[in-house]
Amino acid sequence: MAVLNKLTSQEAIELENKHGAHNYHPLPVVLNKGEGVHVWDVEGKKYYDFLSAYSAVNQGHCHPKIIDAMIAQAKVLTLTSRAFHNDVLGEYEKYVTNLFGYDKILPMNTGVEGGETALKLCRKWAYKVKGVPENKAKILFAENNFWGRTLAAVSSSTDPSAYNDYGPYLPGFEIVKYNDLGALEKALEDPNVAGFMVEPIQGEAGVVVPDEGYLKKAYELCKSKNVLFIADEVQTGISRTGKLFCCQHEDVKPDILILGKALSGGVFPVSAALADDEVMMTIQPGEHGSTFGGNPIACKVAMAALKVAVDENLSENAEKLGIIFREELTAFAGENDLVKSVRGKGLLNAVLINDTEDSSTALDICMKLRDNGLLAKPTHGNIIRFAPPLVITEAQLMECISIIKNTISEF
Ligand code: IF1
Repeated sequence: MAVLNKLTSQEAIELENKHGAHNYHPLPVVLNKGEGVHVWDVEGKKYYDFLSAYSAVNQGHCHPKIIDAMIAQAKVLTLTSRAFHNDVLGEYEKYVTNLFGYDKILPMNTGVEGGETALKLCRKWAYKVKGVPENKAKILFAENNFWGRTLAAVSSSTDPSAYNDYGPYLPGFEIVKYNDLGALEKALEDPNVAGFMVEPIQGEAGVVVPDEGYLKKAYELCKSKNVLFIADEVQTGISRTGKLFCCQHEDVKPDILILGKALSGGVFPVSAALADDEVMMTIQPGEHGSTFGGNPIACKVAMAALKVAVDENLSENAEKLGIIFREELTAFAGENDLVKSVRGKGLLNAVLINDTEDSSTALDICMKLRDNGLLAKPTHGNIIRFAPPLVITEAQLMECISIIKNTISEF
């Protein structure tokens, strides 16, 4: 068995506080083990994980098939860089492009690198294919987007805590209101617009689900103006919302599809941008890349993680259990004043609390949920995100729904 660290929670937290940057404010719980839908803290207390590392651990913690794939490859070859070929990359590229229906993949590591890759592809395409004048390409983003922490990502952010004091910002970005086709249509009038990058459901914004038909219509508007529709499915991808990727709910095939997080089952940083040749072939050797992107471990891990999602019917499970979760909590909202409503798709859901955004109610509830054996994190002061691993069973989900109802009823 694993060698477990003998620190107490308090000691572990103090070490982080003293020696680590204070760029996070974690829920006070120190984990040292995970298996399936469960995690354990250093004192041995067991929890249901209802964050799944922000939807990275869709396949469940330490899925044996993914871990075995990683260990087997780690013993043979870990990294060649892209200066040389390796015997795993091509097999992975074939598998993933077939599964998602694209000509090609550009492999990267983190989600934000997937986003950066998509934007670079979009700008290249704008100059080489669409014919936008040099350095004039414009990319549209939705208000309240979140796609990571790089300077490009914060340059397109509308959240002051993401962008404050990080200027000067990257030019060529413009914000349009989310879920507002009129605003998009107007912004698309500028002939220099090259792309529209959007989350099919906004995660950090509080699991904001757009109106039915929005993605399809937004895609069509983009097409009518020869603009690339770029879907950030880093959080919504890999079965989380009840389809392999969320745009499939509206039969939309994005021009560029960005994947990350659960592409590796949370085992390893693996991300990707997928596109057809017209877009992907605009980038030539030497014009983009990464030391670790497409490394043999990542390729094996991602293939295993995707196979688990397919073989274990994680999309179907997310779809089915998501309906139960929302039905149960919507009924509960009707009888409990503190719960305003529930929203989401598949097993990406949020409960809205009847309090102001600057309140601590959501955090207080999450602390009590922790005491009662379920880990969740607030997004804003009045929204709690619930996103368990997709391997959760109906019986387990029902037990968790009871924990959530009982905990909130105590307030
Ligand atoms: C943090 C939130 C989630 C993402 C989408 C790209 C990325 C993310 C839609 C970048 C990352 C994260 C990262 C983590 C917290 C988190 C988050 F609360 F901030 F909003 F998931 F909901 N696109 N999401 O959600 O992926 O580079 O991190 O691999 O930054 O603290 P990454």
